[in-house]
Amino acid sequence: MAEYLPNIRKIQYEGPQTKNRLAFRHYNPDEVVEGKTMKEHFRFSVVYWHTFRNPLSDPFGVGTAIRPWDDGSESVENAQNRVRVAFEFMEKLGVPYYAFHDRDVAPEGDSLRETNANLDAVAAVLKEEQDRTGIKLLWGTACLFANRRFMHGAATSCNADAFAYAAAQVKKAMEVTHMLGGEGYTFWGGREGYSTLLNTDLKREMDHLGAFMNMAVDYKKKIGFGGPFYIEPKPKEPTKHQYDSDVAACVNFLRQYGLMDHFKLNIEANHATLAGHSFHHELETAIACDMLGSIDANTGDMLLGWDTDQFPTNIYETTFAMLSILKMGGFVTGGVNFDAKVRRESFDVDDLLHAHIGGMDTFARGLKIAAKLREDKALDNFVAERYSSWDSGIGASIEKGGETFESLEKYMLEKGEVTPNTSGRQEMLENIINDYI
Ligand code: XUL
Ligand code: CO
Repeated sequence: MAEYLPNIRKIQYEGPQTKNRLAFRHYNPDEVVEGKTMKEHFRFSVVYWHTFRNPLSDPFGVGTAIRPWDDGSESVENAQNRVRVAFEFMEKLGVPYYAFHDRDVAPEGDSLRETNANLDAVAAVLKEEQDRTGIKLLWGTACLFANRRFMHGAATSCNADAFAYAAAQVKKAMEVTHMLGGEGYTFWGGREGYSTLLNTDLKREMDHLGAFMNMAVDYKKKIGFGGPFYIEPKPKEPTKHQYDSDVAACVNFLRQYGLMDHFKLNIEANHATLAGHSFHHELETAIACDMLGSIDANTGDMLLGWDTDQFPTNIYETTFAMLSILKMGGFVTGGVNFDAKVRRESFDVDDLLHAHIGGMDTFARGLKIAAKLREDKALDNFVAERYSSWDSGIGASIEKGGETFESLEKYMLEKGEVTPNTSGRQEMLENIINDYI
């Protein structure tokens, strides 16, 4: 087999003391935490669009990335070659999964027919490389936002032809995902939203989105695709308001259009903060309705108001995330998908390695700290105690459904006043977290 990245050697776990920057200090794939290896806990995934396709351009300047294997053309051959490089990169990094949009992996042709043929030609190489390396597809998706035909949206476009094109495109992307054994399929509503309500029939657009998703469910059943669909909430960018704005909005949408049984959520950290929530909040909200499927791991910059998609480096954030994920019992089909890109100034291939290594180590530290907090019941005892008034007496009776407004009025008239039971102790709890970190 040809080697495309001869200067990169396999990234190994060398422990916290190592001087080697291209080694894991904390992510040890074989280390067992709470009965599972780290590899099984995280199911780390590399995203094709940022790691192998992002030129690192911004609105003020062209791309800076140096990717020596890429001939810069939009040919199918270049796309196929890029797949081989991508798999060598992922193999050397030691990640078990990847994720892609249809248009990341293969170029658009002059017609839908030609575009589909291009995708088939590249998917064949993806399959070969998956079989060679054992690396699997976490999820596939369709890019319904880059081409100008989707300027008004895809399923929510005012142009019915755009809806039809999007349906054809998702059909094909689902078939390819299924052929590659993808464990899930994601919908991120790229331009499903509006820039002004003055030109928008919101109700009609939402109904169209509901109909689109139901068609996708019908087709999933038809081809026997067994994995879940994920919706990825994001509140804004590119539109001013995206319909899938946060977990609560997505769950409401899924319930309204009868889609709850077929979807879970793919929660992205930077999207949560754009929505004015913490990542932790979005995870807990999804878990509360049994809807957390997978995560797009990244972080934003609190001083910038857009989706900067930076690699996660904040141990507090990964600790909170892993507390939630462990509580849920871990991922089933989902995983930790690095929807993150290096900065425009970090233009060479080693930066891609430093970025992923840092993200994986940050999650490994979060996992170990969260597991220790759980083992010591450092927070759980406090939470259980805080709610103890619900374990017996009037609390237990309310939870069992044994009380009414009348009976509670009678109870309170007799009792007279609410007695304070426990302090919230936020400051002490924050100190405990710091002790463990
Ligand atoms: C955009 C974003 C997407 C989705 C997949 O903000 O996160 O890349 O993850 O379409
Ligand atoms: Co994402």
